Amino acid sequence: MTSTLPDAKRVLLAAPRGYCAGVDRAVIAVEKALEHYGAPVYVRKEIVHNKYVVETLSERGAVFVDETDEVPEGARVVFSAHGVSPAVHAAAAARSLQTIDATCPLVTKVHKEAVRFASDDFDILLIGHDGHEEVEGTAGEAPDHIQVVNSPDDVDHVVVRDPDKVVWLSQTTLSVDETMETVRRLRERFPSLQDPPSDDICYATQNRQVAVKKLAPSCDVVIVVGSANSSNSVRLVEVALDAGARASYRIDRAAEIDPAWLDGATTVGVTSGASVPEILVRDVLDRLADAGFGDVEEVRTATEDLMFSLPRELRADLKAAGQAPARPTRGPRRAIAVEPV
Ligand code: 10G
Ligand code: SF4
Repeated sequence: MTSTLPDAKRVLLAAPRGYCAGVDRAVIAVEKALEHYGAPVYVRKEIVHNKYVVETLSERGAVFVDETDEVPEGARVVFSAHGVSPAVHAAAAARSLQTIDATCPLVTKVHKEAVRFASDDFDILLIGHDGHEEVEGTAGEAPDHIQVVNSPDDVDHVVVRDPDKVVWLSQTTLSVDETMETVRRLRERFPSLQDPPSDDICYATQNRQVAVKKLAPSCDVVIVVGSANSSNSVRLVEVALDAGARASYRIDRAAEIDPAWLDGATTVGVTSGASVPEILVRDVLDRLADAGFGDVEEVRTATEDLMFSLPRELRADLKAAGQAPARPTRGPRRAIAVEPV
């Protein structure tokens, strides 16, 4: 249903939003591992950065640990979608762990770029957030060649060996605009700076930012569903504010909506990060409907239709047991922008 009165209360619902192909695959990998091998299945770090997902999988028998040394010798462990460094693979092998690597293939692509440029002896400037698991994993591929650049202001502190042999790569879930500003400033200092062979900020991150940018200027408030440690979800709040939303808040669950945010509002934007199940968005829409915002209009800027096959190790075991799905099987298929991003 679409609003007709200018002061009618309405929700603009961003699309695409929520699960990306890498998250879908990683969550299904843990679910399938639990079904096939039985609990417990250990998972190093949060499989994706979402409280609800982690709590739900924990209830089903997943055991989340910080490091492989917390996993019993010989047990099975899933590596999260954010990726791990070669040192983590080595530590797991040293404990004879049976690993299922749920690293998103688009993160693996960045790892491979890092390895290639390091073997060509480039200084690699990895734009991303220090301490984030994805950055730790990528940087761990070539620690002697990679330095992390956190923000545009960080550019002034970069020191390279040869300014003519420098490349930038990035975390997959950054703000596109802020990253381009960092690159602009890097290029001012290093005019020969090479670009990555293809976009490192992934299709899902870009699509969710484009969608929220489109609706934000019309919104009194934009609500972003996603957890506090979810980089891409936090970026959506920043992007909404930069694009003209009068206010924007991140919440894990509908119950966190403060009724004061809706005082005097007529248009509320809603979106969700790449690690957020749609059920949490539905709960938000229900709560908004209770507050008089029952009129929901979708603002779609791309359609997505990408799926990744399950991690190789899991596929092999499922196949041997005669139950291998070629690909994840749940939910709508995702990816591929229909508009340039
Ligand atoms: O946005 P970040 O990287 O914090 O992760 P997330 O789990 O909230 O969303 C999915 C993104 C990844 C798995 C990183 S490639
Ligand atoms: Fe893969 Fe992008 Fe999703 Fe990360 S956000 S898991 S890179 S699709």
